[in-house]
Amino acid sequence: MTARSAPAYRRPADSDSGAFFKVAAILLGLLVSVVGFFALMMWADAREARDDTAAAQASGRAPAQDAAALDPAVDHNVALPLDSFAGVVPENAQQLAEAHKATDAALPPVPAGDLVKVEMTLKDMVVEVAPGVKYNTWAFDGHGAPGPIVHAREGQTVEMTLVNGGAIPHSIDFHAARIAPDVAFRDIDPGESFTFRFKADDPGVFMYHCGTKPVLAHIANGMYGAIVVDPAKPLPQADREYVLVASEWYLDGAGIDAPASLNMDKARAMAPDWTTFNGYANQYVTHPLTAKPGETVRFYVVAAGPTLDTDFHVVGTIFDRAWVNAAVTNAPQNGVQTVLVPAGGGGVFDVKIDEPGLYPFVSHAFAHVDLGQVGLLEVAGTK
Ligand SMILES: [Cu+2]
Repeated sequence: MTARSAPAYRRPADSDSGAFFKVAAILLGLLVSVVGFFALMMWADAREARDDTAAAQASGRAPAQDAAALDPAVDHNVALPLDSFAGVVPENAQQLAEAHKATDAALPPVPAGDLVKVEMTLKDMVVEVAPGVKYNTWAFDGHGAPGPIVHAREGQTVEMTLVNGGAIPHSIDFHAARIAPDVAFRDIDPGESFTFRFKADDPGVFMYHCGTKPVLAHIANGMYGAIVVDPAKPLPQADREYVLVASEWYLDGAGIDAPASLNMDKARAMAPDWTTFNGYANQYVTHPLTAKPGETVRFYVVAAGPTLDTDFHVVGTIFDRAWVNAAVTNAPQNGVQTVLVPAGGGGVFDVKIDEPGLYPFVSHAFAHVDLGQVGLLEVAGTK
């Protein structure tokens, strides 16, 4: 490649110009080599940079931030693909959390008679999902989220009336019902109401929710709740019964200066800003559920999602009885630590705690705890 091309330029009759061409050919060859070398180096650099970028994208942060990944002073939100408002609260958050009236988790009694009449009016309303964090919900019965706890006994008939006081069509889908969904769970226009009945023949704890499309948006905006159906053959006696509905919130703003609404991209990406029990982050940390030593406490847990499961666990104890998937006509599992409650499913859990103390209940998928899905069971006093 260097001097080999020289003969092509050489004319035998002209020795001077032959020497000139020889030198020129050598210089040209050197030039080609040098340019080729630099081109190779530039290509290698570019490839390395591309690999670094790919690695950074895979890890979700720039390479320079690796060392800072665990530094609490570093704002990790900046490197997320979607702006996160996780943990963003006003300065007086503790004061607001204490002033917040915690959602009553106690299971209400079963109405007498064969017919359980339930009426819910849907309202668009602003609720708090964390201290000082406001959100525009579509709420069943003016409760914010979750909607009211429905309690029935196996064999009773539930008569459900939904009044749509909102701005767009909605519906209500009861997982406890065996019924044609295209009829019973149909969309109700604003200003209209609809009544349907179903026989509560399947005991357990079930989710109910709005089933209007896109369901992801309607559930994410707070349209869900729990119905407990007691089995005809009663479960072992419990001293306290609490209902916990787990869910996530996806915010398009911090919700502090103005109420946040749904960020559908985050909902699709399953990247919540807050996760909660009964709709408000950490509310039972500030206002613990209570029990006395030696009492049996029963938790009815529903994971409303819209998308994420809840891995239910009580720190400091073990479930004496766990009816996995809320299959209460089956024998419970005994002595289990953590039970999956799938999105759209439920579970029933008994604990009997003898030693006074504060016992956290969590989703043991710990990102949930960080985002607010944690509470305390305060075991105190004497039975
Ligand atoms: Cu709806």
